[in-house]
Amino acid sequence: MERSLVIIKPDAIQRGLAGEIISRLEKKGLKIVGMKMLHMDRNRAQRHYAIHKGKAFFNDLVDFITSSPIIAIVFQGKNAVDIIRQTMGETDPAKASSGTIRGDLGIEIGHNLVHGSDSLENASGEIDLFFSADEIVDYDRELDRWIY
Ligand code: IDP
Ligand code: MG
Repeated sequence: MERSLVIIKPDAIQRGLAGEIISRLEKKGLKIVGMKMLHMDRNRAQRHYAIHKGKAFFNDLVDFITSSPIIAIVFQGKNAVDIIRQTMGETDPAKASSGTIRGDLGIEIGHNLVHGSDSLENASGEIDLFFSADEIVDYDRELDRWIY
């Protein structure tokens, strides 16, 4: 089973949409195996978004993600990385399809509510940036036999 990192971004927390976003991913069938609320500092933000360093929006992105608390979640499931990306929708909410989190709940690319890892390899590094091994909880869920 794959694991992926989801971040409920500051705009989603401030707008009271954390439950809605978590609920959509849970209802899809993904299992929460780690979750914490924290206020990202600039060091962690720059490491998390290192791939975007040098881009025009990088400083605004770091300002935004450190502006207010976030919730970091590890979701587990078959094809979790791709399924989360599809459930989130395209990066720009203006282009994201209806029925996706960003398509239904957002307007601007700089306020797109949610982060999800874009590959299995990046997911592993991103999870390690937020969670120690003993903060990931391995458990059986009875309803999984009705999902798989
Ligand atoms: P993703 O979140 O869909 O993976 P990325 O291209 O990895 O999208 O960009 C990371 C984040 O940077 C986006 O979620 C968005 O918050 C922000 N971002 C990306 N492109 C722009 C832009 O052109 N202007 C402002 N913010 C941007
Ligand atoms: Mg990305």
